[in-house]
Amino acid sequence: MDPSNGVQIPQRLVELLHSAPSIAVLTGAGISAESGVPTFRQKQIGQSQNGLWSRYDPEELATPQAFRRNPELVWRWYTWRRELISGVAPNAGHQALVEMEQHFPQFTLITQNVDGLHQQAGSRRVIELHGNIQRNKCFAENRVVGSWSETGEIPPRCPVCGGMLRPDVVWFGEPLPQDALESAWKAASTCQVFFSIGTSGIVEPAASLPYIALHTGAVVVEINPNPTPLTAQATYVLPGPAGSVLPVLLAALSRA
Ligand code: BV8
Repeated sequence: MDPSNGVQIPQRLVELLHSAPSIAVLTGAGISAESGVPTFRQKQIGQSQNGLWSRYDPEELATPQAFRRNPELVWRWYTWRRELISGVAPNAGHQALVEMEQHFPQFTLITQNVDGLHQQAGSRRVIELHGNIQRNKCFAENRVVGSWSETGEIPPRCPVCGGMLRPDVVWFGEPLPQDALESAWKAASTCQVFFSIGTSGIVEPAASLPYIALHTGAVVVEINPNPTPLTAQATYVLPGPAGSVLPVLLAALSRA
């Protein structure tokens, strides 16, 4: 079995990484695809979409308006996603990022994903731009709620004010957590190499991060089996699934 999975890592990139004090990584749904978590915009190749996922457009369900209109449907969609995520494991791509973290004095992992798989894999410092599906908060008070009495009502109620509970994720039209966003902007503007991994680069303001890195003179590396709006401007494009490319990149880093 060819350990390189047919993946070519440019030697110049390996040399750059060896001399780079600061690395920033942005991940999207694509890095969890090989764990079996459907991505947002791309139908899984070879798998027929079933259940709620195929009947609804995530951008129509992941909004405060959708929740006000049909809180039970939105809560059930997240319950379905939580159950799906509870049955999957981090893949070789998540694992390689855990090990890459040890190679650099400064390594910032920024994720758009809400599945918690980076933390489950062992990544220590993860900036969650869009929240985490395993946490819930009160829709009225916007405060995280860890436990509540199950009455069978869907969505469940806040034990303090009786308002509806909602997942602690950032919906479309909602602002990102300011501290997470500022940390991401800082990492993107001070790194020497910025990786964009498994993201279609459509959702703002996360999609602007690689351009911030480019404009401050960083090398930008895209890892994705498909082209995206970033591809034409990326310094290096490593076309392929993250679960194949990242272990080869890590091996090249460890060899030299
Ligand atoms: C906000 C949590 C302002 C919920 C999500 C300009 C500036 C600011 C805002 C906007 C703007 N233009 C438009 C907006 C509005 C909007 C937006 O960006 N809309 C888009 C659709 C145009 N942005 C917002 O609403 C944001 N809010 O800016 O508020 C504000 C300020 C003050 C006060 C009030 C408001 C909030 C955006 C966050 C939305 N929440 N998720 C949930 O999960 O339920 S976004 C959602 O999409 C996920 O987080 C996901 O990660 C994210 C991005 O998608 P991707 O991760 O890229 O996934 P996708 O499926 O698209 O692509 C997968 C990729 O993986 C593909 O390229 C594929 O080729 C690749 N792939 C597949 N397999 C693999 C692989 N890659 C590697 N390996 C593989 N094996």
